[in-house]
Amino acid sequence: KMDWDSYHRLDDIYGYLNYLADTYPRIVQLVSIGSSSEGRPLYVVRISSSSSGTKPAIWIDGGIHAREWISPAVATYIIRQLVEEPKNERLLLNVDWYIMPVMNPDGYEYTHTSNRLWRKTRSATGARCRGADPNRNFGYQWGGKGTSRDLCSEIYHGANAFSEPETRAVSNFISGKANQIQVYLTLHSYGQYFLIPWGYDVRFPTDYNDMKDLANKAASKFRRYKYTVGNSADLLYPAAGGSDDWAKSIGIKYSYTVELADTGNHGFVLPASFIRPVCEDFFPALEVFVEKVATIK
Ligand code: 0X9
Ligand code: ZN
Repeated sequence: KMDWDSYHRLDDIYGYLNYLADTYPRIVQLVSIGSSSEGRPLYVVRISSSSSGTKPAIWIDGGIHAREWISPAVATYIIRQLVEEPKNERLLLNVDWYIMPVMNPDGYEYTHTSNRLWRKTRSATGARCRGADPNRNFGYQWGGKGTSRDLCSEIYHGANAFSEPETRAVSNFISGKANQIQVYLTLHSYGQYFLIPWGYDVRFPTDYNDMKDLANKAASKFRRYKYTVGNSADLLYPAAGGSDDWAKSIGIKYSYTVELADTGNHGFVLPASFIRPVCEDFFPALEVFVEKVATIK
């Protein structure tokens, strides 16, 4: 079964998602949106207290980057809290949730079996190096700053925009629900940031201040870890083809990349003892997005 005291293999995570869908069929649906290069299913969990599915929705994904293990852990924790914790029922009242805990399952498994620090997908490139950086593979400003056409680079952008089945499946799914989805949150590590588009260059959306106000509100909910809010290209570096920029570009107003704990002491190899504190610290921040979305309607 599932717990948040250790990191889990993909089978455990998918087993848990299946268990939830079987146990709570009225609020949980497991949607297979495609399959990875190596043939693993790509799962989105839909959590909704109504069957119609026309409430405003919040999307959360994790595991774009294979080695950022805290991200799928937080995503599954959020799913658990929304589904199995009666006190959180009100979070389903006005909002539907789409949560994809592992966007890059091939990479995630590879970090468990072969190379703990693998980042990319595992698609065959025809050369000796496999995979593309899924967070350089989305179709907005694809191939721009902070990307590489070197197949062996950690930031290889792929053969073309959405060349990876994982990013293609996500973009197809989200595009079909672009009117419903009001918030796009993508969980990464590390650094403890709320990153605001644009990420492809130091440029600011016209509604940047709205985005920043909401992120600041969310950041103020954290008790244990302090999160910094700001423009992605400015705080970190310009990097084009990110999922956050793409989501913003199709009209999802509140689109953020969250860089979870820590700030670099352990970095990607965050000890399992951090999972609970990081998850518990993060969950209350979601309230801010729920309130915002429930009043947009
Ligand atoms: O470089 C990335 O893809 C993200 N940082 S990470 O250390 N998790 O790899 C930041 C992405 C920020 N968003 C964009 N540049 N669009
Ligand atoms: Zn990342």
